Amino acid sequence: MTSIDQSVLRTPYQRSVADYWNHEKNPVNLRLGDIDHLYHHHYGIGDYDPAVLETPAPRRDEAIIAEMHRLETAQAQVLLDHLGDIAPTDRLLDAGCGRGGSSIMANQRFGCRVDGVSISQQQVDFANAEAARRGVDGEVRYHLCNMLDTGFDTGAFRGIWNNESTMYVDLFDLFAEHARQLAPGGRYVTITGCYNDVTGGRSRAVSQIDQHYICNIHARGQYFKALAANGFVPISVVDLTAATIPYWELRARSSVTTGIEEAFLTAYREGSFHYLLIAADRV
Ligand code: SAH
Ligand code: GPP
Ligand code: MG
Repeated sequence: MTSIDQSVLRTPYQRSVADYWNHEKNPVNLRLGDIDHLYHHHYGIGDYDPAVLETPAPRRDEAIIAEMHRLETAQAQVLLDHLGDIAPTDRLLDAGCGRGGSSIMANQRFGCRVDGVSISQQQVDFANAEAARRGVDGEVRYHLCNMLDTGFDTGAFRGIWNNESTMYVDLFDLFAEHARQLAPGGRYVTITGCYNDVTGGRSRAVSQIDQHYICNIHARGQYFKALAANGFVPISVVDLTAATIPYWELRARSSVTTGIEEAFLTAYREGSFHYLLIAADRV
């Protein structure tokens, strides 16, 4: 039997999520990250350069992969743009940090301390090794912990974000913990995929995405209810759906497809699913 840290992985669901991430080695993530050692587990935004698809055979694959990586890095920059003014003395929390790419980018941009948390030991070890390789391990630290109950001090953070990690947890529990950890006036930002509750429940394509990643995509309305219930006031809501479709079109034509591309394209195009950025202040 494998030993399980009961304080972090409390439920069979959390164990299956941790198991997924502990074994995840998709080329769509590793080959992109290997380009500049920024490893992302989120999608891209912006138009791709159509010239990559016309690149002659020996370099075509490489050109497409570099372009997908550029769009994923651009996504994280847009998230960081919404954190507002962050001073080098501030602290930031990357909730559900994956292999840590966004935390590294935040440290590069703001020069401040960043803590990332994941329930995957493999990801935490990978991300800490990368921070050490870059010589920023004094400022960027990754921890094996549950974002619903991190143990960080109350009011410790000026900013907190979830980049595609809210669909693994209850939003009311998550935002209660974020409200506790944020300093008054602190900023929260998320980029997420949510289903369109104006037109009904989960479409087949949304259910396929849930099944693929072992997640539970929330309704759009649920975000605003859970934020309001925890003292958060939205300052920006940006629908990134149109901006992410080109990424999925390019990915569908790449050598690193995983089989989930058509579900995303269908869900976005039929309007049952949105790619949304929400920024909110803790009042
Ligand atoms: N934000 C990262 C990774 C997104 S993938 C990026 O943009 O690259 C989703 C992440 O959420 C994974 O790292 C997974 O381990 C983490 N996660 C899921 N449930 C969690 C929980 N309850 N507590 C902490 N992390 C969690
Ligand atoms: C991670 O990306 C995917 C998620 C966190 C879950 C679903 C997100 C939604 C917006 C619904 P990844 O980069 O590990 O996925 P992939 O391996 O498919 O690139
Ligand atoms: Mg990916």
